[in-house]
Amino acid sequence: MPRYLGIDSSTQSCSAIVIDTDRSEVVLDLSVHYGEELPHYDSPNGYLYPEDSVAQHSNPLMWVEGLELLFARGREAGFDWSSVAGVACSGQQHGSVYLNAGYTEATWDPAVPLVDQVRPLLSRATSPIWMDSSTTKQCEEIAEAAGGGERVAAVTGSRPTERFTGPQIRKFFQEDPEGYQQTARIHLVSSFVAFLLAGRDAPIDYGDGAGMNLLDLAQGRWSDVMLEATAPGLGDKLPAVVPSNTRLGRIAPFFVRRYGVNESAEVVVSSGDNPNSLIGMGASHPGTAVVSLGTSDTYFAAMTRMQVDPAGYGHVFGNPAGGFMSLICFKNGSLTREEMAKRFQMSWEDFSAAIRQTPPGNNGNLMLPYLFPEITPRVLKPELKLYGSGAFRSWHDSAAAVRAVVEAQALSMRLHSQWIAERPQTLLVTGGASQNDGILQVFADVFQAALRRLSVTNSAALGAALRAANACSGIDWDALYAEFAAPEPGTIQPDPDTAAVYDRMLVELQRRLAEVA
Ligand code: ADP
Ligand code: XUL
Repeated sequence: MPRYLGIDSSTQSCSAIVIDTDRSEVVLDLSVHYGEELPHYDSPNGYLYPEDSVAQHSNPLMWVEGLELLFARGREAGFDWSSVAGVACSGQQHGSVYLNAGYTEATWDPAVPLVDQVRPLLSRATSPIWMDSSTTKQCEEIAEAAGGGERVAAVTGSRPTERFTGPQIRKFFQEDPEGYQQTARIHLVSSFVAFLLAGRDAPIDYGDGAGMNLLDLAQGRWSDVMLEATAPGLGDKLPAVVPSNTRLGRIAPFFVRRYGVNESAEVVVSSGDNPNSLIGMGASHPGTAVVSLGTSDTYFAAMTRMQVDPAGYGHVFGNPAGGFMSLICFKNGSLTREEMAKRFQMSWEDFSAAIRQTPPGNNGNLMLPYLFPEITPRVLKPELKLYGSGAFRSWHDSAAAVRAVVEAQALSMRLHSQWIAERPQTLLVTGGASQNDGILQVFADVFQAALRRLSVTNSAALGAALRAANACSGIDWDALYAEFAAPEPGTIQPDPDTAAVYDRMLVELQRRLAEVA
């Protein structure tokens, strides 16, 4: 009965999925919502500062307590932890945890809650997370010291980016030099959880390490130039960096004694939530891309070789199955579509019908769909800009307005993913808006690719469980994907007659974007 546990430590909650590879079943699926279940951390949404603050931190002890709670919940639900043969973790990317030299002596005492044993090891009380964008100055300094933003992207896969760990570490070093000096180990959220599970130092994998602006991604080692440009003595404070299938040894006796976990259960190196999701969605082979239409829209895909986005918007991370992956994030996703539905008092069925009533190319009507400041491309002053017929521009053509938002979103995604050499033959679509046939038809036509729906929930935790199975038992990816990440039956086919219309529109969109971005 080989069972593998995947744990995801994410922004608002942590969750655990156990898969049984003999029965091809998910046998446990649990989560702990920080805001609701650990209210003493004053973090209703998992973080400490108001939503609109440029700085954003979380209390790492909340993550420790959440982790223990998962094991306790499993036991309360009657789950037999001794059936688990291996565990791997996923973590929200970029966030960092700072430990003093005491971490080398840590041996978890089964009689004491973990949180009380970790508290004295912290050299920084809070952890900056991915929502923190307070390091523009540090990004500029790092770019300057490392030979420019493009050079940094060529080495690390991304230009210096505010939420990435390196700029965050530099800020800590500048604002609290003493705290920085007291710090003996800096973990990512994911490697910190592996440290807790293994009860000893844990490495970082290429998937999550790439989100730090510190890793020489092609070489698979920390970049001396980036370390030096970031903070003095940083190399000694970072764990080793290793491939994503590295086994770290047995789980700490703490979990065996306290929760009955199998003493021979192995811990596999952690990775970031996006690299884990690539696995959890069965998309680690080049040629398949995932389009996630959630709160934001994201596009991610496996890549055969390391290539970077010349425009500087996309990121490159290690692909846990080997090679690389891209990640591109568009902030104006579902919330912008929702605003359009609200404006015209449409249900999602009406929204889909509006798309069906209007022709591909929208009779020449085009919209720049920026209700919020956009990351890809960088649009700082958001605006819904309309070009085309008078009725359209004066908001009197609701069906055209609806189609225009979706066409612009799909075209922008195609435009900003063109730097990735592999053209997707299949797009796997997921997220709330993937229920909408009208929206999906536009994406199929714009990309001229067949679409398949994926209904995997919690792909990051599932991906971690699949990584544990692959690393510990050698079951190959295709076999795991067939059992746990199969797309729903049926495809949405592109209409080849729309190809030329969208080729022309892409050029038009590019021209309009150049005026505002
Ligand atoms: P996240 O995981 O980012 O929180 P989801 O993937 O759950 O988000 O997507 C939620 C969004 O999906 C909602 O904001 C909503 O606008 C959108 N959504 C839900 N159902 C539909 C639908 N039928 N058509 C279009 N959009 C939808
Ligand atoms: C990716 C990113 C987020 C976090 C949190 O660059 O910042 O997706 O991983 O989920």
